[in-house]
Amino acid sequence: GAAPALIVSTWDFGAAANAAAFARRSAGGSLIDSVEAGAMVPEADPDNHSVGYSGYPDRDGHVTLDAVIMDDAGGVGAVAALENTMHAISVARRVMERTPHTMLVGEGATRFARDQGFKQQSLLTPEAEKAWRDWLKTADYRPEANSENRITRTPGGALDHDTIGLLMRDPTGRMAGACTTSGMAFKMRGRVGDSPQVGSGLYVEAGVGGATSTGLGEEVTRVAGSARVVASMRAGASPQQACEEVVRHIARLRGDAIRGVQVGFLALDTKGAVGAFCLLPGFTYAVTDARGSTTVLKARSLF
Ligand code: SD4
Repeated sequence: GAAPALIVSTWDFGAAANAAAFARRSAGGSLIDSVEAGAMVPEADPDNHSVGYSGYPDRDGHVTLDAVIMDDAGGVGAVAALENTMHAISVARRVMERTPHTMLVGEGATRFARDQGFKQQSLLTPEAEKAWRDWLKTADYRPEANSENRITRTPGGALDHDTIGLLMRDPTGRMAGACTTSGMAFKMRGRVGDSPQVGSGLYVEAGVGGATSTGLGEEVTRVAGSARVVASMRAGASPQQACEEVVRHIARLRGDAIRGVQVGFLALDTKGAVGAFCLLPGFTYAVTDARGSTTVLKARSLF
């Protein structure tokens, strides 16, 4: 089999995130430092319309970000519907480290970020604004599967959405994870997806492993998907079996309602075994081993 994985993350752009996480770790960073560094890469990428800067806005034209970071010792920080700060993952980390809370949302999250000295800027790029204005002509809300991997300099009005979910272990089996997104393009104002919600978009547990999700967040939130994956692993399932179980559960539960919808799960156990499974073909993920060598793989799908 493959060498044990140290870092896994969602989609093709996970490869660059894994490299940044690996570099931070090699420079002496903690697991939390490293998963944060990884998540920051797609957040800052202007060609990625699904995370952070240049994410597509909500239907009122506001770019709003969701993020969570967690370790395996009860450390959790999250923000939802954050505006004007590019690195939502770093704000989530500050929530974990400097507040008595686990999550801040909307105006409160935005003000907290400003008060903490995060650079305030518009996250709406001309490109993303044009895609939004084009979308307004029809206002047809139909999320497109796997748009995450179609990063382009010429957005065509497709309903891009995407997330990076990143899981990391150290050689002793300690774990941390991060998940960050601008959510679904052209979502309703105030909509919060799975990504920032502990147990839905991300879950990490000492002695077991972690899981993260991507795709249409509502279908993950409904079943607390990542917590379910980790619970299966705790009960003895391999990461692969656990990812397959939750995807089958969603398919059974939702029937025709998930036709054409993508949901993908990615899991890593404390020993470095990896699992991934999704509803539709097209979900990819990046795996990095202890030597820093990264492979991008296609997840198997139910349909
Ligand atoms: C959401 N799950 O906000 C996120 C979007 C996503 O890949 O993962 N896209 O629903």
